[in-house]
Amino acid sequence: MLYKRISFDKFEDGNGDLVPIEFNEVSQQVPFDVKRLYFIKCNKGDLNRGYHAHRNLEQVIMCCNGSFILELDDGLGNVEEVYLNEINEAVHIQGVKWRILKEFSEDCLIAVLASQPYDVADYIREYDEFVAYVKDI
Ligand code: T46
Repeated sequence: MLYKRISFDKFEDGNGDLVPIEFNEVSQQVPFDVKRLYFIKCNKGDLNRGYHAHRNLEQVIMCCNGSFILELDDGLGNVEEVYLNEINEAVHIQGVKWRILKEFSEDCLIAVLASQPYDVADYIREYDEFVAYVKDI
């Protein structure tokens, strides 16, 4: 698998759902120190996002509302798709993976936990460069 699934606890009480995520060594709910959180809000019909890989970044990606498909590619011929549509279901990405975010539902809200601060130099945005890079590591 090009990713690992994480299921966070979900508390449903008839008045909505609550998903707590603790960032500490004891709980270890997230397998890295979280340095950054960002949200992506999309709608049905929006253009695909991503089309890049990271040299040195771990991420936990989840869909807080709606749904979308995350496509992952290891540059070695393996491509996998994950459908995310549950507030407590997440995907842990480690290593250099090309990603495409696509097929957003209406009111799709994506949350991403990242292991590093934003660094434009960490991105590989050319597919050929990505394939050459993974073959070299
Ligand atoms: C990823 C997928 C899942 C910042 O200024 N700081 C940030 O932390 C981020 C993530 C982005 N930006 C700026 C850079 C661009 O001007 O936000 C703009 C949109 O970023 P980008 O085109 O990279 O967005 P996506 O949705 O294609 O990719 C993002 C993340 O960049 C990427 O790490 O894995 O979400």
